Amino acid sequence: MYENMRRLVSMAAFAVIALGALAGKPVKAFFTVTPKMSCANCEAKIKKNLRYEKGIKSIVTSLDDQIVTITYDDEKTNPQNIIKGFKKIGYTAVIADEKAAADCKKSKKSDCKGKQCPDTKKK
Ligand SMILES: [Cu+2]
Repeated sequence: MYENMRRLVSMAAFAVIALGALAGKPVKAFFTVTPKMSCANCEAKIKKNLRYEKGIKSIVTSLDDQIVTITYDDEKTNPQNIIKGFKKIGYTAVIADEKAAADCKKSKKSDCKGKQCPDTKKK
């Protein structure tokens, strides 16, 4: 009886590990982009386009921090691929670490705020 239980538990543990390997684990990466995001349209553009990139699970943009936080499946993509995705829509993205993101939040830099969006400038 006890032996059966133990087998069941180890089988369940194995199933969890196997499932985990199949899906990959969600990983967060932080990016800064050039040109900077200057309005809600910039944010929408990034979210709308990168959402369809393989392995990307969620995208959070912040105008205040100038940080794009992307959660991705590490079995399906990686930060280098995500950077290529940014390139496709005209952004040069650089990986920012979590500390840099936090520092930016603290300093509340807004040198890009109020500036015209590069998209609207062209028109
Ligand atoms: Cu904009």
